[in-house]
Amino acid sequence: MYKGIYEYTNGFEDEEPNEIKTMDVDDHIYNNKRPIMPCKKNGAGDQHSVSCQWWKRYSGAAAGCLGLLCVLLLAGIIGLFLYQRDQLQTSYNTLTKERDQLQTSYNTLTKERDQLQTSYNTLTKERDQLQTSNNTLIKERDQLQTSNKTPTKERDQLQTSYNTLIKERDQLQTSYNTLTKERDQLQTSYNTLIKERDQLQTSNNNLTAERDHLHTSSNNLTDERDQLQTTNNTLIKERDQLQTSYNTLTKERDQLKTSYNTLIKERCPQDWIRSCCSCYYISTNEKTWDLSRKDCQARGANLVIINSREEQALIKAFNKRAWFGLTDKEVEGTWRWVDGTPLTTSYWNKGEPNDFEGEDCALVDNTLKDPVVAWNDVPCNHKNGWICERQLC
Ligand code: MAN
Ligand code: CA
Repeated sequence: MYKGIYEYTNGFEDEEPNEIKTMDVDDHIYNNKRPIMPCKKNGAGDQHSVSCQWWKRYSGAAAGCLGLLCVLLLAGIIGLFLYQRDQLQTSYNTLTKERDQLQTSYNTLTKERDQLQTSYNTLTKERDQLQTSNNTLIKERDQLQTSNKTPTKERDQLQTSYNTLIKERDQLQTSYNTLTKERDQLQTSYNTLIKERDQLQTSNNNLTAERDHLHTSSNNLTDERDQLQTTNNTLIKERDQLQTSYNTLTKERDQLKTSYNTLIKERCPQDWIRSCCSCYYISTNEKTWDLSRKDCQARGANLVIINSREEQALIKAFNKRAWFGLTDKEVEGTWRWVDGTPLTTSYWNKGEPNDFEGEDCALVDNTLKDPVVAWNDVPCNHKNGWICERQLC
């Protein structure tokens, strides 16, 4: 039960004014110990009783006002309650978001805490080792201090040792950082090597399959090669036999060719005239001396060279006005045969050669009755028949 302080001034009729009372509120409400408003004393007794009953006339209105106030108060409380509930809902949502963010941050921090815990454990070990070293040094220092031997020097030495340990610790920390970096690099290299190993494994599998395929192909090719080798050996033998036969045939062919050439040489073409060791061709038309010579050359012969009286008689007997192989066109008056040999024995007509108006080529004339003598020099650009000679021996 609420214990309040109820303060009034001169509220009870039978008590003295200006006295402060404390009482239970419930007692005040339910025991009907209401305070009685003070009455103003006007001096007379009846007047006093009338003026002390004034509140009874307004009790109904007061109760209505009180009820209205209670309703307004209740409405205010409900409105306040709803307003606070909305604010609480908004705050709840905001707090939920913040809680999720904090949860994420908490997870991240937990990971970092674990990593730091690992580093902390490592550093703790190092610290413990250093602590152990430090304790050892302190013991040594204490022992040295106890022995009272040059304490200042010992302190300096301890300080130096301490500084050295600090440096070593810093170096260890630096080494730790370096090793951490190297470890990360090695991890990266390890991951790269794993990828490369997988790629190489794939390549190896492919190459193995190709190798097997090639091995099979190689075996097939080996069999084919052996068969081809056997065939090749057989063909080589056949080729050698054929080569031998070819050589034999070539020799026989060459012999036959030689014999043929010999026979050809000994034989005159059709429409040619053979006499002793030469074949003679007598033209059927007329040309200049130069064109006549070229015609003989095209026939494998040359304009006839007369080497003997018998040959001259033969040419004369042909009874053909014809060019033969004698000219002085190179040096006037110096007659040479078409093979370059000089003229030694000649059969000129009487008065010839006379080089009449420039006559440099010789022909055999068929107008005189002498059986041998028949030569005359005439202009080379005249057109006459001609006689070719192909020697057989
Ligand atoms: C005569 C003689 C020959 C000469 C001829 C030319 O017969 O003078 O020497 O070659 O004419 O037509
Ligand atoms: Ca002449």
